[in-house]
Order: sequence, then structure tokens, then C-alpha cells
Amino acid sequence: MEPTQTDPNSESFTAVGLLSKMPRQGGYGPAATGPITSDPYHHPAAGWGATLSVGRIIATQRAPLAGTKAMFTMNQSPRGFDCPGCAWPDDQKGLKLDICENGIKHVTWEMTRKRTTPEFMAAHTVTELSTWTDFDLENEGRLTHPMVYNPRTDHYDPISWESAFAMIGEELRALESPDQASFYTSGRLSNEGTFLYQLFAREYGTNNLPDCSNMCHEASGRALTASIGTGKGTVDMHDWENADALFLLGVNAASNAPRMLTALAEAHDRGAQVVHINPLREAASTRTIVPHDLKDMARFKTHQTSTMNLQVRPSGDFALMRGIAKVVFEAAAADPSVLATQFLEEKTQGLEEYRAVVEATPWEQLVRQSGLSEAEIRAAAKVYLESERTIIAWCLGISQQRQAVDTIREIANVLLLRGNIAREGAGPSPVRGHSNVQGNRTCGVNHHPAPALLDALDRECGIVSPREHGLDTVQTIKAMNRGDVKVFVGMGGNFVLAAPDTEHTAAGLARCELTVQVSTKLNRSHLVHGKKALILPCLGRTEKDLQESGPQGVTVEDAFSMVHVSHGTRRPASPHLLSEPAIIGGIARATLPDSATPWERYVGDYASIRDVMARVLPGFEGFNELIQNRGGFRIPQPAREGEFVTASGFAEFSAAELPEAIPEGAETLVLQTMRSHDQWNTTIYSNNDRYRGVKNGREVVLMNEEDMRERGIAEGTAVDIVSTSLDGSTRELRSYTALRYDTPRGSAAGYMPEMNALIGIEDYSRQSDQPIMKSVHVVIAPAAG
Ligand SMILES: Nc1nc2c(c(=O)[nH]1)N[C@H]1C(S)=C(S)[C@@H](COP(=O)(O)OP(=O)(O)OC[C@H]3O[C@@H](n4cnc5c(=O)[nH]c(N)nc54)[C@H](O)[C@@H]3O)O[C@H]1N2
Ligand SMILES: Nc1nc2c(c(=O)[nH]1)N[C@H]1C(S)=C(S)[C@@H](COP(=O)(O)OP(=O)(O)OC[C@H]3O[C@@H](n4cnc5c(=O)[nH]c(N)nc54)[C@H](O)[C@@H]3O)O[C@H]1N2
Ligand SMILES: [Mo]
Repeated sequence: MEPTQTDPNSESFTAVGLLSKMPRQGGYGPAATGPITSDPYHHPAAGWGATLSVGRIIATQRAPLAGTKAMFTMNQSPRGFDCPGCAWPDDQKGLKLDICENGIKHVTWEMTRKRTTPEFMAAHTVTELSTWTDFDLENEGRLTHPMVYNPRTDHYDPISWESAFAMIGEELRALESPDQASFYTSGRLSNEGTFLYQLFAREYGTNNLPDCSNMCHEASGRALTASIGTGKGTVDMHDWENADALFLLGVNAASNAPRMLTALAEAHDRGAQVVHINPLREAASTRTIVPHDLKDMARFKTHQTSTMNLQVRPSGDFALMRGIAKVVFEAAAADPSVLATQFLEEKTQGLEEYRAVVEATPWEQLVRQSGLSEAEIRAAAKVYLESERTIIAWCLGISQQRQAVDTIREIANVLLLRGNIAREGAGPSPVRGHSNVQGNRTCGVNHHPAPALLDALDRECGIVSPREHGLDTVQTIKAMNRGDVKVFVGMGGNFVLAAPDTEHTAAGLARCELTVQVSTKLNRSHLVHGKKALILPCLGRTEKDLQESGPQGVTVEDAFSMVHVSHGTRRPASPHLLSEPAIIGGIARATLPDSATPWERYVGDYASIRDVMARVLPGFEGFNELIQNRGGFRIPQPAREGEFVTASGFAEFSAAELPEAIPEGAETLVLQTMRSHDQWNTTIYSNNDRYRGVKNGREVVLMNEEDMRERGIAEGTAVDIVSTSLDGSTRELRSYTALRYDTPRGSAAGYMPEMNALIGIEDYSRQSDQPIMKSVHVVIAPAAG
């Protein structure tokens, strides 16, 4: 991979030249072991293919027993730990093994017996490690000691926790303004850790709290808040079990929320309609072997998971939703009971403006933009009209788009028309990503915090929170490049690879005075560092967290707003690890020596953090008692009860014009950057993408056959991909392998995080500030020599 970049403002990144240092073959995954091949996948999702794949990972991580035992204790609240794999809720019936292939891989990856020790770091310079693949870096296993970068030797050396905290404290106190620091969170951090982290940032004096949500569901939060006065979905597992139509937009459930397969199979079996809307026909839209049903596994029994597949054009979902609304209004002209008339009158506002804009949108535009025929749109609308209880769920295919907020508001519009909210079996259901990404927001990580949160924090914690909005992910990267942010703290995650514009992000980090990464494993963000740099290794979710008052549990919130406790049970990977709350407490005390916040007490007993959280966060009253319930508790949500906490007190229809989603030039393709089956965000387990039939390579681009033919590109040959950013700058990835795939004309697909090299820093939605990771405008041509 030899990307070139013509961003005029970033002379500094040539100095870093991150991508040119990285290994060419194998990309970010392991070194290639054979030629890249591609064969359509014909088997059901999950089942024995999954079991085999799990077996391979368990074997490579040398954790066979741990892996098996983990399957049985994970998610089995209150004794087990919460699966860090995704935010899909746990099975509360307690009868099934609520496990999945990717959750097990994820846990095994954390439980590995391999260790990244000071001896290992002494044997390799950072420059040398930079030439390793990301797979190889993480494959060294768990970090064992806090480490500090030594610029003289280009090695990371061990450092004591005390000295590490002192270094951070000194740097932070030396800044001219607290806003010169930025505190990133990835979505693993527990609620207790989150609360301490944001309390520290605000007591120190900044709202610079970027998080992975800025790249994930920011748009969903903003759209739902505007429409129904809550930033979250309103449904829960019971609703999923009682819906009679499920619409799933822009999610690859079989890989990224595998436990959803069970819900889809159950829905299909009880006669519910399951409509998949996706440019790709993903594995979840076919059939599955229910992942945790051992009898089905033994008998190879498969269940259908789909009643309809609609292959929309990229960004065509807005047009489809509007088309459904158009048919609903048509039907209502003949039979007014099609609309939830009483609900609309009593609870909503803006219906007539919405009706006008829907009626004014011509079919020709809906068909062209959605890439679907009028008959297909009408068929989807018929499902919606015939369903009493409808859930619409979505993930990144919807949220990482330029017009994501308008699109999600259109989803809310469609639901409101028939009163599909605030009642059983119905409502909006964003599919969240990281296991506690929703809890991070609930517990205060937010660069534009609600004034009510700050008021409560100030009142209960005796601090004076800053009121100005802070920097999000994209703005943090820009500020680092300008020299305005000088200290970066990453509480988990792998910022340099997860963020857009890889070279620009690397250049920003390299300009910092200090970068601090709290991590479990070695990753690229440790190698692209500031002048001073620290790696602080922490306990994982699976490990026993022992503090002064005894073993501690932490809480997390799933995608359905259920909060429950998670107890690590394993012996920590190293005796030198600290918990995330302990690391935050240490940083806080070293930075704010005179702070009246009882950091030491909080770290000694997490129940004392929960006591204060109970007073600050609405819905957490009696927090310590609530978590004693098996299965935890649900955070009360007014919208679920039909109370809409918007400025007007009504659920708000939006009446956005349908935007033009199709690029102008016929040459331009819309490229989406997605996950393969064998990866967890920036963690790559292998070079295979089982359900899409791709083997041995990640430097691939999936294209429509006709688009390939027109461009003179043969199957399996090398192509160059040139992207054009919203600011006109171009970026390039060379010698990718083109593979024929069933994706609509004009679209293409490839893998994150590699393809972040193509996304410009200006390529973010002006509605959500989210990078447009599913709509990169590219030209693809046979490789030049
Ligand atoms: N095993 C595993 N599980 C994970 C993760 C992981 O990396 N590995 N990541 C976690 C995280 S943080 C998140 S946020 C979620 C992500 O879960 P997903 O949203 O499933 O993630 P992606 O792989 O990016 O897949 C995006 C999907 O959207 C579709 N899509 C692209 N463009 C469009 C469009 O215009 N319209 C429609 N309708 N669909 C479109 C793509 O074809 C693809 O199916 O998964 C979480 N769970
Ligand atoms: N092009 C493109 N880019 C994307 C996306 C996309 O679809 N396309 N998706 C975006 C999305 S949805 C997201 S959520 C982001 C993800 O961005 P991040 O959350 O920043 O990235 P991850 O790969 O999930 O982070 C992995 C690292 O977390 C650390 N880690 C693991 N467990 C723990 C733990 O318990 N504690 C701590 N402190 N650290 C731990 C490990 O060291 C590991 O290397 O990426 C975004 N980037
Ligand atoms: Mo995410």
C-alpha cells in the first residue's frame, strides 16, 4: 500500500509517513498465506462454520480451556461478566447459552496467554515495530507493564505507575488552557470508569471528550433527540419478540451482532415479516443455524431469517422511507384508520408539512435515488401497512452517511405515522456497536453535554464544569494538527486507525507533547505517538478487579438501555495492571493535587462512585440496589411511555427535502468501508471474510460486474483507488484486488480500517459531524504498472 495524498495543509504528515512505513503485503491483517480468492457463501449463518472458526482463534491464542469456560459464564449475570463483543442485549431467560462466535473470539483474544513484556519492548525499536502488521502487534498478547517512550533509544521502557501519573499531571498542569488536552473514550469503558473520566476532564476544565460514538451513532442520537426527545432506541428484547414486522437497515448482523440472528429466526418462525434493506445481501438476510441452540447445531437445523430483501443504492434509504410514507398517505386517503389519528393529534407536531413534502416528492426521484422499482417500494410499504407492530432497526449503513440525521428522522416519521412508538412491539432500534458505548453517553462522555448534566455534576461533586462545547473526534484531529491540542489521552481504542484520514490523524498525534494510551494490547496508536508517550495497561472485562474494599463489579448499558453488573473472574494478565477507574483516579490526583473529589475513596470502592452517580444521573436513583436485580434495570425513558421531551413537548415530524445522493460524474463510484467477518473494528483476526466468501486478503475492493467490465477491470486483478474529498483533495490506495460482487451499479465496498487512508478530514456530515465512512467518492481503474 503506497498511498499518496495531496492535502495542501498537511506538510507535517510526510514527516510521519505512517502508511509508507507499514508493511505492504497483508495490509493490517496477518501476512498473506495464499492467493486472494472469492467464492459465494451458500451455507447458513452461524452453525458449525462458526464453531470451526472459533476453534482456530482459541488455538492460536493458546487459551483452550479459558475459551470454553468463558462461553459459559459470559453474560450470565449476576455471576459472569458482560460480553465485551457488542451491545446486543443478553438473553434474560437464563435458559440458553447466550453466546456467539464473534463474542467468543473477542473474549479469547483478551484472555490470550501471550504477553507483551518489557523484554519484548527492549528487543524491538518503535521504528521496527512500525513495519509489523497490526495483527502481529496485537498477537504479541496482553500488555504487562506501564511503559514510557524513550526518544534516545526509540524503545518503550518500563515506568512505575507513580512516575507515569506524575508525567501526565505535569504535562496537563503546564498547558496554557485545559482545552489543549483531549480525552478520547472507546466504548468499552464501564459506567463507573466513564463517570470518573468525565468528572476528571470537567474538574480539570474541558469538555474535550471525543468518543467512538462520534464515528458510530452520533447521527442516531441527534436525529432521535430532535424527533422524539431521546437519543436512544425505545424498544427492548420483549418488543423484538412481539413485533410483527422488523425492518433492518444497513447492518451486517451475522458478523456484527450475531445474537440478533436468534431474534430474526424466532421472528420468522412466529410468522413476522423480516425485511432486510442493504446494498449487499448479507448473511443474516438468508438463513441461520441458531447460534446457541445445541440441538439445532447437532441436527444442522436451519431457520429462515428473511421475508424480503431490498438492495438499495448506497444512501438510498431516505428515498425508500419516503416512498413508504407516500404509500401510507395514499392508503390513508381511502381509509383514514391507516394513520394513528388520535396519537398524531395528541402527541405529534408537523404532520401537515411532512405530508406536503412527501406528496411533492415524485416517484421518479424515489425510484432513481433508492435504486428500487416502484413495485419494490410498494411491497415494502404493504408490509408496513399490514403490520400492527413495527420495529425499524439500523446501524452504520445509515448513520455514517452525509444525510444521516435526515434519514433517521425520516425513519422516525414513518414510525410516527402509524403510532409505532411507545407501545409494545414497536419503535426505533439503533443497533449499537461497542458493548458500553451507550453507557458512555448516559454517564457523561459527551463533547456537547446537556446543561442539566453539568448542573447536577457541579451540585453533587462540588466542581465548576466548563459550559463551552468541547471537541469531537474530527475536531480533535484538526486541533492536534494546528497545534491547539497538545495532550491526547485515549481511554481504550485505537485512535490512529479508527479515525478518518489516517495520515492526517497520525500527523496530529505526532505533533502532541504527550500521548497516553490506556490499552490491553499493543496497537498502532502506541507507535504513532507524541514527543512524550505512555502506554498504560489495564485490566480487561474478564479479569478480577480487586480494590481496597474487595472485588469490584462494574456496570454497562446495552443497546436496549438495560444496565447490569459485570464481574471479572479471571486472574489478571499481569500483577502490574490497574483497573481503568484506578488509572483515572491516579491521573486525576496527579493533575489536581488539591482536588476535593475523593478519588482514592472512589477507586477503593466502586459502590461509592455509584452512590454519587445515583444523585447525578436521572434514572439511576438507588443505583447500588437496582443492580442487585437479576438482569439489572432499565433506565426509564419518557419516549417509551409516550412522553416526548422535545422543546415543544411533542414528537416532531421533520420535513427535509430528499437530497441528491447520486454522485455527478459517471466515473465516480460510492465506496463503503465496512468490517469483515474476522475482525473487531481495528483488531483483525484473519484475512478471511467468511460470509462474503473472500479468503486470504483484505486489500480488496468488491465491485459490480458491469462497473468492472466498463473500466476494463478483470476479476482478481490489481486496481488503483483514488478518492476525492469534499474539499477537493485526493487520496489514493494502489494495487488493491478487484473482486466481482453483488453490489448495485455505481457502488463498491472494502474494509475499514485500511480504507480510512481514503477518507479526508473534511469528509464528515454537517448534520452529525460524523465521518462519512459509507460514502467515499472514488474512481477505480486498472493499476498503473
Ligand atoms: N464481530 C464484530 N462485531 C462488531 C464489530 C466488529 O468490528 N466485529 N463492531 C461493533 C461496532 S463498534 C459497530 S458500530 C457495529 C457495526 O455494525 P455494522 O453496521 O453491521 O458494521 P459494518 O461492517 O460497517 O457494516 C455496515 C453495513 O451497512 C451496509 N450499508 C452500507 N451502505 C449502506 C446504505 O447506504 N444503506 C443501507 N441500507 N446499508 C448500507 C453494508 O453493506 C453493511 O452490511 O458492530 C459492532 N459489533
Ligand atoms: N472507515 C471506517 N472507519 C471506522 C468505522 C467504519 O465503519 N469505517 N467505524 C467506526 C466505529 S463505528 C467505531 S466504534 C470506531 C472504533 O474505534 P475504537 O474504539 O477506537 O477502536 P477499537 O478497534 O474498537 O479499539 C481496539 C483497542 O482497544 C483496546 N482495548 C480492548 N479492550 C480494552 C479494555 O477493556 N480497556 C481499554 N482501555 N482498552 C481496551 C485494545 O488495546 C485494542 O487495540 O471505528 C470507527 N472507524
Ligand atoms: Mo461503532
